[in-house]
Amino acid sequence: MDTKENKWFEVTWTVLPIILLTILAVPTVQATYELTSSSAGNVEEPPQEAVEIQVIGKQFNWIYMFENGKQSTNELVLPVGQKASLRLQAEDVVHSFWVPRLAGKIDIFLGKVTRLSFVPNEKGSYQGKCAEFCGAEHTQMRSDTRVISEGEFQEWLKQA
Ligand SMILES: [Cu+2]
Repeated sequence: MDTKENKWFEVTWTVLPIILLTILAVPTVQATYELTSSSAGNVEEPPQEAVEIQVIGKQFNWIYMFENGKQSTNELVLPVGQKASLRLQAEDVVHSFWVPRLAGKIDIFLGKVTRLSFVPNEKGSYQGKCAEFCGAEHTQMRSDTRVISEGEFQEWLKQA
């Protein structure tokens, strides 16, 4: 078939990709906005009614400090359905906090606070790890997170 200078073909393969790309753009833009709203970068102001947690990253552990003074190492526990607001800082080198199924990566630094907020919507265990090469035991620096009910969380907070 002779497709040379066929107006109908020319128009079709110009217009069809435009339509397809427009259709694909809708879910892409939606998903991008959802992801952006779940993780804020360097905002200093804590969001309202959030569970505030101070996070310290140091070779090769994560230390979590909760509002009531409870501390845990390498075990982040959060109540389901509530906004978690992490205030992150490093004690030595650059690390990166990352729990892929909960929120985006956030780099953490010595002498500078970064913030990450998100709402864990489902109970369960979520694997996470340091996403910035930080030394010999970097791969052991896990940031696994457990999301439990509000009641269980309050009980957990009281445990020494
Ligand atoms: Cu690290």
